[in-house]
Amino acid sequence: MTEFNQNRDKKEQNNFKGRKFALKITLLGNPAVGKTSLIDKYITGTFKTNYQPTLGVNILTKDIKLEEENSIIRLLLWDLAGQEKYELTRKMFFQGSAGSLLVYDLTRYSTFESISSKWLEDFKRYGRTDGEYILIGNKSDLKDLIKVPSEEGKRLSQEIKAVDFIETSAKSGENVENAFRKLVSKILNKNRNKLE
Ligand SMILES: Nc1nc2c(ncn2[C@@H]2O[C@H](COP(=O)(O)OP(=O)(O)OP(=O)(O)O)[C@@H](O)[C@H]2O)c(=O)[nH]1
Ligand SMILES: [Mg+2]
Repeated sequence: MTEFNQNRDKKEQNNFKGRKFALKITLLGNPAVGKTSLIDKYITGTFKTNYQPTLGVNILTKDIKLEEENSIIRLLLWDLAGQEKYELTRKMFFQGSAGSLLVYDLTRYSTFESISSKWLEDFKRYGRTDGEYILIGNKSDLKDLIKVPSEEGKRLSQEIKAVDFIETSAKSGENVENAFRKLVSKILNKNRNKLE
């Protein structure tokens, strides 16, 4: 699996003769857990310290080349605002989502509790029934402030049958690429027969 650099590899992408398809991925979680920051880090490698709440939804794309499949996948990353006031509009954005990153903030326990009480429920209710999700504990760089032990994250991910549990830092970049790749790999493996 190779991530394209959006600008540098444009030519290679345009000349590509294999299969191309798109995959919609949503990011869910309470306000300020770091959904936008994870996407920014993944796509551009940048990190902003100041918090700018997402307004409604933001859609970004990232192309990934699968050498072994001779395919290019365009990831459509739907960054959904976590704030309560977007509750109604958010529901409309789930349609067709093949998978989700369920994100909580390792330094705020309430954001962890919201995963099972809210975000997973929403995904199951409004998303695809065969959708996959990965559990993400973000802000792992804030070591002294961590309130949710890794064991609890691991336990929850098993309980809710998530693809995996990963602790990330959108600041340092730790595990960010890994998180997106794991989810995408799982979705692709599951749908392999449909792609052929
Ligand atoms: N230290 C640290 N700060 C982070 C990390 N990820 C995000 N932040 C900070 O947390 C704040 C919120 O990040 P956002 O990415 O905007 O959060 P969000 O989940 O998109 O929030 P909404 O759009 O309101 O739903 C910002 O001030 C970020 O700089 C991280 O891994 N480590
Ligand atoms: Mg945001």
